Amino acid sequence: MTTFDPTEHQHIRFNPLKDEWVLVSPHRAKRPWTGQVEKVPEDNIPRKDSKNPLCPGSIRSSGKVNPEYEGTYVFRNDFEALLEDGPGPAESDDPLFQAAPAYGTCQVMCFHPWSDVTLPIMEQKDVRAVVDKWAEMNKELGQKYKYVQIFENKGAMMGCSNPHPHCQIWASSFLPNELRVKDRTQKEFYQKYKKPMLIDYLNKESIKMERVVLESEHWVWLVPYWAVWPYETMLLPKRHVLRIEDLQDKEREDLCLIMKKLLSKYDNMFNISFPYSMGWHGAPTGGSLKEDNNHWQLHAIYYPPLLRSATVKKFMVGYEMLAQSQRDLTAEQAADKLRGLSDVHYKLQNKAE
Ligand code: H2U
Repeated sequence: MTTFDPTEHQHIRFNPLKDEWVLVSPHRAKRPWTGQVEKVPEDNIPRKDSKNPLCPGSIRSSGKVNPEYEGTYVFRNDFEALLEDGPGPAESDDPLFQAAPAYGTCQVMCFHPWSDVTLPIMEQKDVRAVVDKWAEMNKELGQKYKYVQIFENKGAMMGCSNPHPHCQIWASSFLPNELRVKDRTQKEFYQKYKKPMLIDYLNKESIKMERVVLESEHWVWLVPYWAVWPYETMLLPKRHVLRIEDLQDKEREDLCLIMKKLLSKYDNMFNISFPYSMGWHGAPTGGSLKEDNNHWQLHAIYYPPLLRSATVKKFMVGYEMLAQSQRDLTAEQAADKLRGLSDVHYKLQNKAE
């Protein structure tokens, strides 16, 4: 019998953070594509468009007018999914009909006054303003709420409604599912092995070097062993850090540099503004601020939907919806591909020469 080769033979891999398995089928990567083809992301975005509700000076759908902001700008979402108050459901003792009150706030954060820039092509100081604002918002909303989810949906393919560089911040009175699972798995690992799971993982990946794409003084960017999306990646500080506001000045500065590089690599993959959903995961806040959260390690996750070209997207349907996530390309092959790409953004390459 032939010996097992992870780049040739199907297998399942375990994600200890999410307590789930992924099916890896590398032999399928060779199949021809006859599926759906997406539109290439638009590239001619005007710098300022008074009709765009996220631009400085624009009127939003609520009738509110944005100030002529010059840096980052945060406003309360005009269509909040979570409101600060309101009546909640009564407690139920029926295990099949459980409900609980849910409170919160949803904010929109513009990264820059210009619509035609993205994080990889923004100046370092402007990216730093974004990082500082993320930290400030997490700290501020975390005083009141159990969890603050900072996330960026980029590109129409990810359902992003607006090309202006922005992210969203949703704070909730409850711990959302993804975080609830990660909290449990990291706690169990910590109790069993007496060390934070992701610090241990990072140390092991830094020795193996099969999936690390970029490493800086304070950060590591890698394709997780258990990645599901074709070019899914994780960005981790090397030091044990619980929440984004705990990042020190030098770690924030270095974060801006590595983020610009990793996002340039993504964009350079197909010479487009690479679509993705990304977000920060860190220790819970609110009442948890007083508890021991040393099992946690801050990390950012990037979930890009693209598979083999600017127009071919990976669909999470069928077997994935009904049974288990599946990928063709191995995590190591994805890391290799990302390592081979320039970390200078294609739009800036001539300027860098
Ligand atoms: P996306 O990140 O999915 O593109 O969402 C942008 C958010 O901006 C969206 O949640 C909000 C939408 O509700 N928004 C306003 O609050 N006011 C507006 O005038 C336009 C968009």
